[in-house]
Amino acid sequence: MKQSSSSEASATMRVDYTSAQITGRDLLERTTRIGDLQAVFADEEARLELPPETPVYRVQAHIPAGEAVAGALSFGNTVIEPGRVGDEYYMTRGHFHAKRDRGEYYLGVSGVGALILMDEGRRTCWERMEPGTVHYVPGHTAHRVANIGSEPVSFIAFWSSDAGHDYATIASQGFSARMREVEGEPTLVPA
Ligand code: M6P
Ligand code: ZN
Repeated sequence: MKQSSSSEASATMRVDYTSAQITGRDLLERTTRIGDLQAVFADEEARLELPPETPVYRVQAHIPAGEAVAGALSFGNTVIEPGRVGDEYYMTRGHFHAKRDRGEYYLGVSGVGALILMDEGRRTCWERMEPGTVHYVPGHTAHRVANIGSEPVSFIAFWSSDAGHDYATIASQGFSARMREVEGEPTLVPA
């Protein structure tokens, strides 16, 4: 009788490393539009002048173990369109992790982005994201990405499945700085 066996199984998911597009099963997909981003950008008047259905960014996420399992990992992508609300670049909503100690990796795939990081003391810095760049988001650090180029920005993310998203803290306190175009240059400006 055979004691063990080995066989080749094929990968069920694929990533296109030019666009960060993920194909496979069990993918959650979400598009966030201008109309969803109330009070996220500084210039609310400029946001209200844009068609609310305008897509700002889309996310695909693969969370095989669900969001409650400690130790499990999830991955996904984000694609942010180029554009601005007033002088502020299109960006993700941004969040702390609900479980504050959970970290995350972001891998730049296409376009030019700015990863904006803010610690719990509200110290903010940013890292340029380009194809091939790798970014570690430590625990206890809020994070969002702005598209500071003229092409879509895409990146792949890996995170602890049970990290959770705390949007409420950002909704009430915001980030301490915003990525704005100042004299033609992307500049992190204190809020
Ligand atoms: C990355 C990950 C996701 C996150 C997404 C969009 O793909 O960090 O967990 O949902 O970016 O960011 P946000 O949820 O802040 O809109
Ligand atoms: Zn996160």
